[in-house]
Amino acid sequence: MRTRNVINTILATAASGAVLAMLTAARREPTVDRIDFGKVVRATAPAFDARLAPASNADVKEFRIPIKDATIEIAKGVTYQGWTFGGTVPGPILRVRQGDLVRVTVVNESPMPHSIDFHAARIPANVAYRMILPKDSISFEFTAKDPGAFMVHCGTPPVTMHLMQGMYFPIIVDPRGGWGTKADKEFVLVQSEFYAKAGDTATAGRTMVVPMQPDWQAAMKKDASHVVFNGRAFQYKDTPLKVDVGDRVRMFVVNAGPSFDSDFHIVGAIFDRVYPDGDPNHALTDVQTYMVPAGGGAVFETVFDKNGSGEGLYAFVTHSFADAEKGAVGIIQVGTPKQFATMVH
Ligand SMILES: [Cu+2]
Repeated sequence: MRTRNVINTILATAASGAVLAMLTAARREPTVDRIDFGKVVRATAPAFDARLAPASNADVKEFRIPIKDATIEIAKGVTYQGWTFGGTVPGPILRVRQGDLVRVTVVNESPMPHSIDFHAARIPANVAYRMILPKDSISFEFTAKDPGAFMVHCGTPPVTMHLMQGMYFPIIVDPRGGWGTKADKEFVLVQSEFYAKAGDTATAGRTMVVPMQPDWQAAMKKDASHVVFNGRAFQYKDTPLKVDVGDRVRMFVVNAGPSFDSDFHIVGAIFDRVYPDGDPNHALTDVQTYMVPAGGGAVFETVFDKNGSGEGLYAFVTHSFADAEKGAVGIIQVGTPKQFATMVH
């Protein structure tokens, strides 16, 4: 009798211990990753750093994003008086995983009203995307339910003006089950247009270099002065994206517009996978060119196999070639090719 009581006690203790362990596991504090993009600023020289690091394992991603005016370089030696998220154009690159809770705080450190619009969020727009007055801030959160390569931008009217001034950045949401392939290199490219005209020398003084300014009439006629990847015309011609022979390369292409499509293509390669909107459930195979609409994104994968598109130089372009002529062209350098000067594009 006594033995049975002891055994029962032991069993009960073990059972409650197991229940406690389960409860503890269920109640595990969510892990939080915080990035203040006032302090963490991506390198823009010699070119905007297009490389993308893996997402952190944290369940909650907190981002502080300041809005600030900045003089940016939209082509070699060409400065522009822009409006920015985080001081660069495009702004910070955010990366989260499907299912993560995303907490956003946007602080307006500029002298005029702005706002923010996350294409990755399902959220009441009148609350999260309301106007943020100078010195004011907004905080909201959403669960990243949909995988993809998404645009984030200022939505303050006239939206064309806030976009042509540089107010956009990408957020990448990794699918819950991963991308289905192992990429050796990952890059983010944001295409956009500038409509720049000469700055006002009368107010800027004679000795300083006068940044260019927005040309509203040109924007309404869709007559862009520059079409760019990651904020600066031709920057990846001078500073190619470097990969190794045999690498699978995954490119997250987001088109910030404001008004042009991007007909994304790599000269000398074929995309073995394209995920429209960046969702692997939409997979296309063996694609030459795929259009990313203004306000959209897509994921492109290709392998620079030594039996195919191996060592060499490969131009990536929008195949709408008038736009490539205005700056939307760059180079992927695979391995260390000896011939560097014979590109035809
Ligand atoms: Cu704005």
